[in-house]
Amino acid sequence: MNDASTKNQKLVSWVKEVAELCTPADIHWCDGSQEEYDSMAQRLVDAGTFVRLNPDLRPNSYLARSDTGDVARVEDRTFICTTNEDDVGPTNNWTEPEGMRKKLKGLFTGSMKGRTMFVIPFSMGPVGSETAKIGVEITDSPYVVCNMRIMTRIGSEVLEALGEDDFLPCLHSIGAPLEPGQEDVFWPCDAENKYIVHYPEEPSIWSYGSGYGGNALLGKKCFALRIASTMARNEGWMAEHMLILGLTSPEKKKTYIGGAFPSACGKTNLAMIQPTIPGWEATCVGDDIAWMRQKADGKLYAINPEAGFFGVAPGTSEHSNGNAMTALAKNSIFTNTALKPNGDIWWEEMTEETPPELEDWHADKWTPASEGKASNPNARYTAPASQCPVMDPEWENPEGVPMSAFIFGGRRSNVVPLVFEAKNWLQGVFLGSIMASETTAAAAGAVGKLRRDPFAMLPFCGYHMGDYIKHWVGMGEKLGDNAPRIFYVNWFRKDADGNWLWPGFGENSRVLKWICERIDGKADAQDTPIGLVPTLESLDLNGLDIPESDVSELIAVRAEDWLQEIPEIREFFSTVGNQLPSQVLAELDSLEASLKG
Ligand code: O2Y
Ligand code: MN
Repeated sequence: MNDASTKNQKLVSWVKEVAELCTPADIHWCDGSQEEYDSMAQRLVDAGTFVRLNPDLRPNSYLARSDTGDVARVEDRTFICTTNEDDVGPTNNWTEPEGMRKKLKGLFTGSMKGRTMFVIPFSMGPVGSETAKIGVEITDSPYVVCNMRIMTRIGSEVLEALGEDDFLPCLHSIGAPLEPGQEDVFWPCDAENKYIVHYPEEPSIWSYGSGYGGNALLGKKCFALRIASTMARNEGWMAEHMLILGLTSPEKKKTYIGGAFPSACGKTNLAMIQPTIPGWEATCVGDDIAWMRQKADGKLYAINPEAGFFGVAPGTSEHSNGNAMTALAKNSIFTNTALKPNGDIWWEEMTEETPPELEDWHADKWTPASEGKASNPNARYTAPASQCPVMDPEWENPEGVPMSAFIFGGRRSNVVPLVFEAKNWLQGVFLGSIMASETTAAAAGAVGKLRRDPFAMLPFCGYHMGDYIKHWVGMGEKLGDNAPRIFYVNWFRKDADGNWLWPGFGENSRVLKWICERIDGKADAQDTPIGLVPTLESLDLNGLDIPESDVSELIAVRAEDWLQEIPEIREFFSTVGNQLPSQVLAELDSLEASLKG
């Protein structure tokens, strides 16, 4: 393909303009074919970025090792540029657009010297879907091309669908120009000088310096959440950091549920859950992002804008997520995992036994006696969604799937019950706005510290968090009786001795069953100030060996514990800023009043 493959004048001019700015050695228009992917992967093997895995054990798969300074998303280097600072609010990094553009133009000048510039037309959502949107990423990273091919739909069919329509320009450079004769490194980047910049008013995305994950695969967090959330607010739909799953009852009734969880709460595991209760089946539509629109029948329909999974590898196993293990069995990319002597990958908790000898993610020899972990805690797999054995038959339906419920959750060792239902949409929005999770060792900072993360969108909302919560209130008014029911779950409650009270994983299907039965008017609940909590009898605990006292503790609501959180919630709301909707503040006041009884 080349620029003659399209009549889209905006695209042709933009590619020319970027080439003049970044001065690459050549330009490659990605057609998205398997041959192209294979040659790109070979190029990465030759450059030392990829290690080809043993094809008998992990066909058509590769291990990439990144620079140690480029292993995760960088929130402090992520910026939103708008004319008015008030539009992004106090929870985003705002920068004045023109100054930032000048800075970026400086950084991008000659940034692709000696490298190939790839042009990737991509669709977020099934090509041609009314809800899907097209972007074009220009990048100088073949690693990004390979990952984008798995995570989105790319190439000729997208360019054709685009025609002469508008698209989102997404410009990415690793920021490592190559002078003639200069030897390349295995993971070129500009680790000390990263900029992940969003211009929601244009809109456009500029990302410089990092080749990793959400910093560089610009369809994911940058487009599908930060930019799309602003589009959704303006156009009356929702772009959410949510998994989408389908539950089928023994009577064959299908219920679609969206779930928002902060990181390290097992979101991907829930998206691919293997129910333990007889007769119930679960299917996956997506594990990370949902785009949802109200359709003519009044209901809210969701699509998964992605086509793959960019999952955290450590902790993923046959026990925690057998479906993910099948999805990543072939045609996958692994980033910063360990390597076994047999040419396959390994990470912590993948198997019960730790292999006696490995190469760690730095490519150094590693044994169980070595200091540190063999894989990076943020090591990732990139796997095609189509390889997950429980993909929902409708997962690529361009119309989306009808949503009946939303689940919010967090990791809380106390206070928050296993599951409860909001009494109405507004109380649900309030619960979403106070979502919180205790930090784990996987995140930087103190372990066990409570972090509020409204709707799990704090790092991903492209505009003012208060306006975002207002948008939720407004969507409830629009949806009326068709609004999904809202639930809150906590798989992580502990007893006084610090032991988990709930087994989690597949057993979470018992909670999903209660949610489906609430929607169908079949499960009982008791009214409490925080919402509707299951009665002991309404939870299906058949075959589960848990003492009744533990179940009582799991669903206990203690007014004194919740009252202790109120000042901290008020404090958090004050950091969100003055745009918080009055209805949400009123919910907090009424919760406090009813807790005081
Ligand atoms: O770029 C990264 O380090 C990954 S962040 C990520 C990747 C997949 C799904 N969700 C997330 C997240 O941070 O929510
Ligand atoms: Mn995510």
